Amino acid sequence: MATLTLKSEEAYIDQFGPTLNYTPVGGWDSREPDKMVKTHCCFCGVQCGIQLKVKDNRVIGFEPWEEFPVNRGKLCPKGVKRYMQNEHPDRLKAPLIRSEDGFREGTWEEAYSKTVSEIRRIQQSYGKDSFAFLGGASMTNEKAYLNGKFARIALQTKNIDYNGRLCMVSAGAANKMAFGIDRAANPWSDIPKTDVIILTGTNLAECFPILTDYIWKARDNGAKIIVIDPRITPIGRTADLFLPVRPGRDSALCHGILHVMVKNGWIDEDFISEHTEGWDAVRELVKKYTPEHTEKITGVPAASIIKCAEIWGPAKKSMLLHARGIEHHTKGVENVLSYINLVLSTGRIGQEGSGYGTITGQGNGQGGREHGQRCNQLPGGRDINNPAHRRQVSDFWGINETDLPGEGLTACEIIDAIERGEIKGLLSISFNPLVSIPDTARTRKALEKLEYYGAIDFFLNETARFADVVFAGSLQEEDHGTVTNGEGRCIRLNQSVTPPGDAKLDWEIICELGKRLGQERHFAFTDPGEMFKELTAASKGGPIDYSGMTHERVEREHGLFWPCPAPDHPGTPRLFEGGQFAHADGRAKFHAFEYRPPAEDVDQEYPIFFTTGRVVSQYLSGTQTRRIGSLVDQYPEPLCEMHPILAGKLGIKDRDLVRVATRRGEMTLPAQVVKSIRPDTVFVPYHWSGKKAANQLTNRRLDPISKIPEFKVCACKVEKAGSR
Ligand SMILES: Nc1nc2c(c(=O)[nH]1)N[C@H]1C(S)=C(S)[C@@H](COP(=O)(O)OP(=O)(O)OC[C@H]3O[C@@H](n4cnc5c(=O)[nH]c(N)nc54)[C@H](O)[C@@H]3O)O[C@H]1N2
Ligand SMILES: Nc1nc2c(c(=O)[nH]1)N[C@H]1C(S)=C(S)[C@@H](COP(=O)(O)OP(=O)(O)OC[C@H]3O[C@@H](n4cnc5c(=O)[nH]c(N)nc54)[C@H](O)[C@@H]3O)O[C@H]1N2
Ligand code: SF4
Ligand SMILES: [Mo]
Repeated sequence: MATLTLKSEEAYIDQFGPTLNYTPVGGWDSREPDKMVKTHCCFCGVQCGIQLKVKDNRVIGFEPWEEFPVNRGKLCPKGVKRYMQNEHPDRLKAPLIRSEDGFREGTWEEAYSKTVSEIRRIQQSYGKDSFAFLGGASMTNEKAYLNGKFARIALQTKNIDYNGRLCMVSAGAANKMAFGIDRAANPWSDIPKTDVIILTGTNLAECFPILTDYIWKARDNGAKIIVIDPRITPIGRTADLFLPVRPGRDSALCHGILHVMVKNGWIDEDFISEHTEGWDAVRELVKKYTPEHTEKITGVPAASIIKCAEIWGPAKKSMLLHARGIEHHTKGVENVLSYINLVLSTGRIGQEGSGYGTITGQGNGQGGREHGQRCNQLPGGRDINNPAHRRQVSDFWGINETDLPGEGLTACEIIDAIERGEIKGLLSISFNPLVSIPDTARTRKALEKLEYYGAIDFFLNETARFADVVFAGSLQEEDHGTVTNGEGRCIRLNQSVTPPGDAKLDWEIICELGKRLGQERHFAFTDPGEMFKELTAASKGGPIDYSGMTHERVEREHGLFWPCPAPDHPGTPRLFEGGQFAHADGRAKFHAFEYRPPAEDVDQEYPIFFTTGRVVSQYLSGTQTRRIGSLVDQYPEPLCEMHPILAGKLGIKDRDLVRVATRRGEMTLPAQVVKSIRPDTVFVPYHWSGKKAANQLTNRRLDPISKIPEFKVCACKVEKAGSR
């Protein structure tokens, strides 16, 4: 068996260079394909339709798929290169087993038997909950369902969560609190029909490039665009009004805008009294948020706050869309609820061209959070703490309700519990926490403490370097199933190729482990079609009802929006029509949260805001896009964006090396001096690992409700570290 010599992150980074600009022998193929497969992009939550060209069981290129209604053939820079990952030489083709001198390729028998015996040993010594499971939202609905079932029935642990905990949970929690349901309220086809759009906390043109098309169409139809961000992002550059908010101040900004709306009577009192609750407390709260007071907190000029209210308040139709910029905060839920107040107070929701939505991030950011891989959730979006829901699911699975674990820890809390020595074993799939969660030094310490760690991935990601067993799992194009995009549209992924070498499909690995843990009858699946049948049946009557869907219907109808509770139900593209919300009383809820500052605000020692996010050509922790040479060429390494005023004060010129330090760590990287960022803030994208990882610096403090970390604001100091 071959011995791989990649032991440390550093060794990995050193050897990473040569494989970056990988081209297959003979170049990228321009021969006639054997077949074209209609499927979807593996990256963001827009889930554009694409046709993959397949030759000799390899994806060799792509063609647009013009009939798919979301993108009509258009693709962004990542979408057009996504096919280049499947032949990469780093692709894992067999399980890796840790040995004295690094990893060696092993057999599946070794991988399974070592894992099962370690699960048994750890759970017998320390209790069932000492073994945790971490899933992800890049995987299909079928796998999300399977992960939840595996943790509850095979591992019998309460500690299962997923990487969406780093992503959309603030929006999810706020949506449940305000509307009683966690889904975007409108299909994106409503965007071009609106009169005003607020885009807040989203670098839409870089992160959801295809959605800009919807925004431009709205503008062509006369809509006004308002963008709220500490940076003038590409979509911000063309906005009618741009509000340069100081990081971590959105709830105050919303209260200020609402103050002006109340003062001018731009409030729909009839809608509020017929369809909502809690308005009085909000009206009272916003009284003190005068434009001047709000300017002091947020850094947004009072005149712009008034202007925003003047555009938004009296409009006939409006849409408010946001992403992680307002959600990645210790008051992420409060920020989202404060923006929802701006929507509810006008009554403009549940109508064609009027509504609200969070834009989900990962390919299955929506479906990944629906089918039971969250620590507090059972299939069908059911609540693990609700006795009736517990009974429904345990009856469906044919287990005793008392054997169904309760609510466990969330993703970052699981890493904390590993660090404290309370969790001893971990199985993760489609998650790279060493790069993606805040405070890398602590994550590394936690990983070193694990008695057993198994990772399922198609590349050896940075976290998996700490594993005892790495299972060679499957790429999106190697399997079939469904995902649910940012609108709530469940769509069909078709299989293009089979896994190479000895690699297996993700679900085959989970099912085999389930069987070996003694639960044969629960994991006897032979195809994702069977899993979909089970998950849709399990969802029947639940808050997230897919029971009218089949793989065939989903494919034939170019996607179906849930709820879809019967085979002849058309699905529900637009929620809340007629002002009917999903709470038991049918009313939406206002929430009055006083503004509070971030967990770590700037001070004399650390005087500059540090914020993080994305660039168009890289994706998440970079495991996929850092392997696609042409994407790397577009943005090869992290840069520290800063304003010329700040740069001037610190004696820094464009591309000088700067040292950025927080209370948790520091990094040295080139400066990118740009006028498009607030002078009190620096921005670093987070797609790199090791010494290039932005999460060495970020703060792991969590929102008390959603348990999302504060990726979007902490305090740093910056100094010049050298010239280039
Ligand atoms: N190219 C690319 N596209 C992606 C991804 C990727 O990695 N790369 N990832 C996908 C995923 S999983 C996600 S979650 C989405 C993320 O999509 P977005 O949320 O749009 O992207 P981010 O860059 O995380 O942050 C968005 C913006 O928030 C701003 N911001 C920072 N602090 C604040 C604040 O306090 N208030 C406000 N209003 N704004 C603030 C930042 O300046 C940034 O422009 O993108 C998806 N699409
Ligand atoms: N500083 C900072 N940190 C952030 C953010 C930020 O804005 N700033 N954003 C956060 C957000 S929104 C997110 S979503 C997270 C994402 O963080 P992660 O989920 O850790 O990032 P990924 O790169 O998706 O890592 C997942 C791993 O899954 C693998 N993978 C992808 N698809 C599949 C599949 O189908 N099967 C299997 N087996 N493996 C698969 C990839 O190869 C990769 O190794 O990062 C968070 N971290
Ligand atoms: S917008 Fe998102 S889904 Fe569409 S091609 Fe780009 S990354 Fe893929
Ligand atoms: Mo995300």
